[in-house]
Amino acid sequence: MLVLLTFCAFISQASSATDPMPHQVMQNWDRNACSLVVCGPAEKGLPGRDGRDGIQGPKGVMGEQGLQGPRGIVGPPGKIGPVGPAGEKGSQGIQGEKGDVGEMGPRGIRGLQGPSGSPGPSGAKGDRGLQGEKGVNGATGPMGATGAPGPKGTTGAPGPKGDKGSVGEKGAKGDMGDRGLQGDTGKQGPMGKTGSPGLKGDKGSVGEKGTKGDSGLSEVTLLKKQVSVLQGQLTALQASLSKYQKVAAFPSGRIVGNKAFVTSGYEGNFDDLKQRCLQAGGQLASPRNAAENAAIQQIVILHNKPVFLGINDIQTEGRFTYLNGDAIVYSNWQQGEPNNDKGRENCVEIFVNGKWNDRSCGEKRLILCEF
Ligand code: MAN
Ligand code: CA
Repeated sequence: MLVLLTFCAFISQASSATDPMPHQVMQNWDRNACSLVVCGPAEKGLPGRDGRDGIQGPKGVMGEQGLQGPRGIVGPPGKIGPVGPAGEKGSQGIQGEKGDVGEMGPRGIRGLQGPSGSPGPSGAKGDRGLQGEKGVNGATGPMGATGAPGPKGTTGAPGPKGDKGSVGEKGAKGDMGDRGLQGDTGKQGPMGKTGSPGLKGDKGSVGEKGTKGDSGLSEVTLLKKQVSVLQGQLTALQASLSKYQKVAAFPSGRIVGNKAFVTSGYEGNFDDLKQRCLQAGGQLASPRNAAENAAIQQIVILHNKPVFLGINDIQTEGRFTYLNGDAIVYSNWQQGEPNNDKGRENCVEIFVNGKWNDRSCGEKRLILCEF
């Protein structure tokens, strides 16, 4: 108690000595600090002044992180990217067709005169020549009998001209003549035929990179819509097809998997029936498993008539095949069959019990086609 009183007194003095406490603070002091000073009424001394406000407390611990703020607005579009590298050079196109014949060109200048021709053949034999001059006197004759020497004779007149001589041999070839003047330039010739296409050109250089394309999202969305529409149409078609299959199978047809067996009630031999099914766009019933065989059997029961199957061993006795030549993958022979009775049974019939028997192809049976 004594210590507290002393403390109060000290504060009171220090306060009055410096700056007086404002009224507000004083009130605070009254409410807070003084309540600490429970020293209260001293037994005899004066009541102490109210204490001052306490010092500010330590900073509180940091609060929890707040919730994430709302998303910001979309920023402005980015800058256009740089131009990309040039694309590959495209391939050269094929050579075009040869053009039409052009207009006739102007008349050319006269050409150079050509060389002189070779000498012509020899001329015809010439006329006979004039008579030559008279020849000289002949030599003195042999000495005569010794006579009296005669007087010396005088020189005779010249003889007549001799015959013209024969034509001499052909002379040597003459020198070549001067070159002739250049002739006119001829007309321009017609255009030649179209040449064959040239070789494929080199690959072109890479072109410039194109601008950035649109986002593919819109296309994907479009395709999804189209697929959705198509799915709807497919569903409708399937329902429609199913209905028409039932119609086609009514009243005695049967559908197994994706195969429909139908009869028109016609009866004929194997070749006849085979041809009729083909013409209808199908073929003779050819069961490839027990389910198909059972469907055929039901129709046989309904009509109470066996039918020919699209199976035979016409090609090779004992090797039964479908109409396309493939060996059968399923059979349901009656016991003891096939027996090729009398050596002439190459076709196959199916009875009301669903069993098979080889039978002559010439027999007449109910037609049953598969589609
Ligand atoms: C009997 C059996 C058969 C044969 C027919 C022919 O039913 O031998 O295998 O196909 O006769 O009529
Ligand atoms: Ca038989």
